[in-house]
Amino acid sequence: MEYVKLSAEGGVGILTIARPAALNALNDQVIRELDQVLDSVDLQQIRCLIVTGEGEKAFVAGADIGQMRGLTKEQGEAFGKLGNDVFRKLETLPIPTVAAVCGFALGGGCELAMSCDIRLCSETAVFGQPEVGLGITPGFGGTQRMARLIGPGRAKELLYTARKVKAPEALSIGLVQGVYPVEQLMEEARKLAQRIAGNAPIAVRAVKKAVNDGLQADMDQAIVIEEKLFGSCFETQDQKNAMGAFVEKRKPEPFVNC
Ligand code: DAK
Repeated sequence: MEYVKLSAEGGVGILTIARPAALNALNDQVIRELDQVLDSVDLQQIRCLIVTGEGEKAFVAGADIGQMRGLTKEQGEAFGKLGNDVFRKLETLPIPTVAAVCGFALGGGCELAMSCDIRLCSETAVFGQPEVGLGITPGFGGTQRMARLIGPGRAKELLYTARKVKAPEALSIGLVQGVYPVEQLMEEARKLAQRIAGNAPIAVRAVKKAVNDGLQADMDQAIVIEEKLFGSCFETQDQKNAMGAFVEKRKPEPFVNC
């Protein structure tokens, strides 16, 4: 892989978009590599995945404008599908994902961050969907995920104006869940990921699925989704271990993911 790296330590994986000369902009190759790297994540070993960009200037400065410039309508739609399929793969990855956003997260970069479960950012972070200023719409799910994350009114204001949002505002509107000095960001992302990775993996994955699938259903269907996933946790070794330890007033053994 030239532009997308994956490393793992303990139960935490770190996926890095590494094309710093172009502020980690997403060209065809980066998106295809991202797809392959997501397929290669070892879900038995990695219990939480951090997604970040190389360098302090940009998380990802968007889809590659140079590459998109000459696309035909058909090619534009195909490029949108390529990105959408990969971002959806990230969004529905069975394990939790945390975006660690340092610097610019514009266009496809903001969309990549919004495809993760949780977003932490640096004090220098800048979010935005500048597409309407470039004569296009957001194409990697931005119109859909931003409206779901921060509400349709706020999302439309940002999408129609292409206004950029700095870290404090991103926190206040719920686009991110934490803001840290640049030098602390990765440490905080790791701490959060490790804390998630320390919980029972089957249960954590079931929670992710319950929230994601439930948000797409009405409440009557959503609680049934929860019931089924709740039921699926019983008879696992981790459930027996943790509940047994509580009843017997002792510490549980480390979770084993089965
Ligand atoms: N694409 C390609 N190259 C980029 C880039 C981008 N998005 N952003 C930055 N670069 C490159 C610059 O061209 C420059 O390269 P060299 O000239 O050094 O070779 C290098 O990164 C450093 O950038 P700057 O020199 O511009 O750095 P500055 O500090 O002056 O400015 C900036 C930083 C982030 C404010 C600026 O680079 C900037 O405005 N970048 C573009 C941000 C942007 O507009 N992003 C949104 C792109 S649109 C769709 C699918 C997807 C999408 C839409 C439709 N379908 C097909 C349906 C998604 C669209 C987008 O993401």
